[in-house]
Amino acid sequence: MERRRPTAIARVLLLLLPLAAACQTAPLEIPHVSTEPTIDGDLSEWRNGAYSGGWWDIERLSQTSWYDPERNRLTIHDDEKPGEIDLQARYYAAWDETYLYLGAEARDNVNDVDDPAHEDKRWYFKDCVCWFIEAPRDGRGEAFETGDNALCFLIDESRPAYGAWWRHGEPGRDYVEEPLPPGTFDYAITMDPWGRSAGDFVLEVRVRMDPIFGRSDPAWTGASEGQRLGLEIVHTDPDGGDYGGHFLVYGAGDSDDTWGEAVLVGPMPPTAARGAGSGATEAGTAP
Ligand SMILES: [Ca+2]
Ligand SMILES: [Ca+2]
Ligand SMILES: [Ca+2]
Ligand SMILES: [Ca+2]
Repeated sequence: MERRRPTAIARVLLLLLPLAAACQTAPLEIPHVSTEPTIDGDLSEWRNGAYSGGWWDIERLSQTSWYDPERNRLTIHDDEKPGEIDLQARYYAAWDETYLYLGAEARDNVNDVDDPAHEDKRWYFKDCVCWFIEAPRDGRGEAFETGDNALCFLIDESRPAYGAWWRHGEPGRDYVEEPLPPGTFDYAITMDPWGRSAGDFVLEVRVRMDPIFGRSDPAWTGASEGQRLGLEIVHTDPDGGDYGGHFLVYGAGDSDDTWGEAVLVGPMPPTAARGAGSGATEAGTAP
């Protein structure tokens, strides 16, 4: 039998394979907490032992592989002062056997949680930090099907009933929209924590993994070292604009095959040196 030679297209694909492998980044390592966080709107007791990718702004996002100018953008105001920070933020994550701990520190020029066409599920028309998490990660591309969760926290100090939102899939149902069930979460917001801008905030969150991830995907077996998750952060910043500003970090939208890979790991030693931009700072230092 004649041995078939690769076509020109196949030869190009073969040449590209090592390049594709080289582009794969290592999973984001989410450490086990060594100090149990108190959910009070101050991350200083645990952030140095947490995962953080450092400060994100629109310029840094524009250099990433997942950047799309149609989706990642900020609202430009006529009266914006030169050099005014529209949005900069860093995000933290850590875990223990019960909870996933999430945090954000953000510099924002305007706090905006008004939505003229309000619906409880329209967190994306308000200032909001939302963690898209696939648990467990299954390698199949899905959009809010089984195992896909969006854990969304409005930056609204009045803490409305829709202020902690859960978009998710579960067996037989996609895009389920509901408030996070009572008893599964705690969150705290500190506005203007550095006396710099009334729009600045710190958000501190813990979410019970078993009742959330276990309902979304019966394949969830509990948190343990080595557990793989999908992760994307969506931070919306409308500031009066229509639909408004969006940061998408580690992913490109609702399809979970665009989300970054994260892995639960053991505690980060307190003396571990982290790379520039990892977000490690002295406790109490104003960012
Ligand atoms: Ca705290
Ligand atoms: Ca802003
Ligand atoms: Ca804002
Ligand atoms: Ca999937």
